[in-house]
Amino acid sequence: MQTASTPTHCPYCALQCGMTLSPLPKGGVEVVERPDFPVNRGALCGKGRTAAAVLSSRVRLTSPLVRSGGSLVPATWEEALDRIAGELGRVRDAHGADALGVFGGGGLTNEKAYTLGKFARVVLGTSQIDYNGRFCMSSAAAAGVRAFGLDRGLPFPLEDVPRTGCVILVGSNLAETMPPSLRFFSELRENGGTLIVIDPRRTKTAEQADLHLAPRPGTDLALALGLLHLIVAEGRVDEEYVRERTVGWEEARAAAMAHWPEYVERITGVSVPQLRETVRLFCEPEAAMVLTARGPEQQAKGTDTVGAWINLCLATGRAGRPLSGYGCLTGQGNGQGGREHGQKADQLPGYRKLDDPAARAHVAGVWGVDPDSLPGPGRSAYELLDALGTDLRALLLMGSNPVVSAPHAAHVEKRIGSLDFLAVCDVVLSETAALADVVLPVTQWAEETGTTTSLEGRVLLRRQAVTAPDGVRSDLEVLHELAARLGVEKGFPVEPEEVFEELRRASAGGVADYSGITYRRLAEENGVFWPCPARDDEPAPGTPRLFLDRFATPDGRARFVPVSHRPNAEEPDDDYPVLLTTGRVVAQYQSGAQTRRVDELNAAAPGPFVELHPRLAARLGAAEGDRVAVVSRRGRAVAPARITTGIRPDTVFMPFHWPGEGRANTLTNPALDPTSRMPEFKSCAVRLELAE
Ligand SMILES: Nc1nc2c(c(=O)[nH]1)N[C@H]1C(S)=C(S)[C@@H](COP(=O)(O)OP(=O)(O)OC[C@H]3O[C@@H](n4cnc5c(=O)[nH]c(N)nc54)[C@H](O)[C@@H]3O)O[C@H]1N2
Ligand SMILES: Nc1nc2c(c(=O)[nH]1)N[C@H]1C(S)=C(S)[C@@H](COP(=O)(O)OP(=O)(O)OC[C@H]3O[C@@H](n4cnc5c(=O)[nH]c(N)nc54)[C@H](O)[C@@H]3O)O[C@H]1N2
Ligand code: SF4
Ligand SMILES: [Mo]
Repeated sequence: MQTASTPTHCPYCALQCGMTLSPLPKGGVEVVERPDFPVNRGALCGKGRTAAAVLSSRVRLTSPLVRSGGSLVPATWEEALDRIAGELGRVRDAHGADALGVFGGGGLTNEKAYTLGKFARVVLGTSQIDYNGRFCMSSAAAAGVRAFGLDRGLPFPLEDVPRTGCVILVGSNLAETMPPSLRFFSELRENGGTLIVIDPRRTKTAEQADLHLAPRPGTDLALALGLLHLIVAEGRVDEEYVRERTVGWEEARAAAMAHWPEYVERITGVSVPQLRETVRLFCEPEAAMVLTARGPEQQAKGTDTVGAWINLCLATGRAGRPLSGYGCLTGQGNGQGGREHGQKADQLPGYRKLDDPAARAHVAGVWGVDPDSLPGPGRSAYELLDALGTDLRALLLMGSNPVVSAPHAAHVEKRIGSLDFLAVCDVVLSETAALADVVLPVTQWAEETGTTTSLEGRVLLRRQAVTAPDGVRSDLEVLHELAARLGVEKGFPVEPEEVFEELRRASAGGVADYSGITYRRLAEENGVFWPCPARDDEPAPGTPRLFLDRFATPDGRARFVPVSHRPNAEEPDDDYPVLLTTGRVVAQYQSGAQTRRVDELNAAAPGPFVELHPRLAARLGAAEGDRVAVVSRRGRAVAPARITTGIRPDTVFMPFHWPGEGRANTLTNPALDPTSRMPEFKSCAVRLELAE
């Protein structure tokens, strides 16, 4: 039994709130406040407060499961690991290494993400690895790299927010998705700053705003262009900054000038006076920020959309200056670190590019392999899932539940079903694990030590606080055992700190340089911000604020990108006249695999619903609570109506946390952004029917 309290961090979102796990007299732990961590200062949302419930063996997997005669039955670890290694080897022999797929998750620690990427390339030799972060902030990441030469969610700590003059929150409902962070925005307003929220729904976040703009889903690109048009027309461009710190303004300016405010009003539904007011509030103060989240990013034009908001910051000199900048509110617990260390299709550790010969040579050197043996870039997440059962024959999945969370989920489920072999590592029997041939029960969060990198780019130590239940092993042990069975005896340590030491070397000199960070430092400090290159003489300081002197491009200047409005991949028509958008509620997390196993959270958010405007409800003849069928070109989902004036009358909203008939992703459109390969989760055309 544990005897001491352990300071650590929450298992769920990218805020990575500090918490303390304190032993209970009868065994187990409880979550208690940890006021010393500056991001949440003790505050936790309901998910964080109840996180210890998912440690209970009542809801956990505690034995490997192997499919036998159609059902999953308990097996020993030896049997399960042998079966996985045997099947992966067999498929590789029969169809080649690229017939093996690996799918990871942004909730995995840095150590796991790093090891999974190395395992795919070194042990399996496959190019076919990607992860669920592709569904998350990949558009913002792509736009950040394009404009600034580097993608770190926030280029400044959240504690800068209260001291800026204005924040535009584009498509973030942080009052529900990161509740303790709301305090920074309330303090901003108390200090005289203004908060503008852009969301088709009057969310809890929008209710806090000085100005709420409610555009039609998928029109944020046009909205940003209209604002930039007005900024030029009103003479509010910071010409000196544009000259000294950017390139590409003329083309971006010309593209924006084609978007007249009246035209933008017609596309977005946001009135010209509201556009003008937004420009005034954003441009008048000394400093201002634009923060995006999934609203504008999860679009088939997400990269250009974020690019348009970055252009707005660059034209007004609001990037790379104190208390100003563009940031993305990254979502998953290790959503930031998870995209830096090599589980992404095109990437090597340290945020290096897989097709860069120097990067390949460096990482191959650390791994002790021939650079030519490293495969090239593979498919993106949806493309990978869509290829299952074709040339991709076997899949190892760790840290995601795509049966609930992938777009066009019924199709993905079918593709998964057509695999020769599926192995899933999870802490619970998720909907995807239930389809596997082998399920391995793994340790999570408080049962193991590891690092995560929060949405601020702050690398944190999440410490082990409890002993794992019998029968459970860590993801690192799984990869170690599988590597050994597939003939690679060395290079897959099971100790997280040993992995981190290697990650430091692999990331050294890269964009996301962790070489100056050690477990010892992380145990003493409240995190260290990357890049943090090692220094010989003293602890490296880390970089809380990026770009103050220069951007991370070769010439140090930020890049404007000329972008233009384009419609959604699917616009409403006579057959499907309404737009569906999707998102989250405060009490459930993602596919719900973890939070749907917590009584208190289920009581607060028991199931799916369809949020719709009274006018739309009246046309349909639906009353509050009536079962409504939402039908898209891909399928049909049914959930009770929740009628509210807080949503546009041309739009319905569904949260995506549940499987079964209310699964929102039965409906969503897998149209992909050409650059980031992000699916269009935030808009598709649907029709509504009353269900029996
Ligand atoms: N409770 C809870 N918290 C979470 C999570 C969770 O599942 N549950 N998940 C975590 C993760 S991984 C993530 S990525 C974050 C996500 O955090 P958020 O991005 O805040 O979450 P969403 O609800 O997906 O989307 C935010 C808002 O976008 C709006 N929106 C929809 N379409 C559009 C559009 O076209 N334009 C604009 N401007 N807005 C639009 C929706 O109405 C919604 O209110 O949350 C993290 N925190
Ligand atoms: N319609 C719609 N769909 C969406 C979105 C949306 O806004 N709308 N948002 C998208 C976004 S932003 C995201 S991030 C995805 C997320 O969707 P998913 O990728 O499905 O994310 P989770 O539900 O967090 O799944 C994580 C799984 O890993 C398990 N797990 C937790 N810890 C560990 C661990 O340490 N090791 C292992 N092996 N397993 C672990 C959990 O039990 C769970 O089954 O959903 C996307 N899907
Ligand atoms: S806001 Fe995020 S990190 Fe904080 S307690 Fe809630 S889920 Fe955990
Ligand atoms: Mo996410």
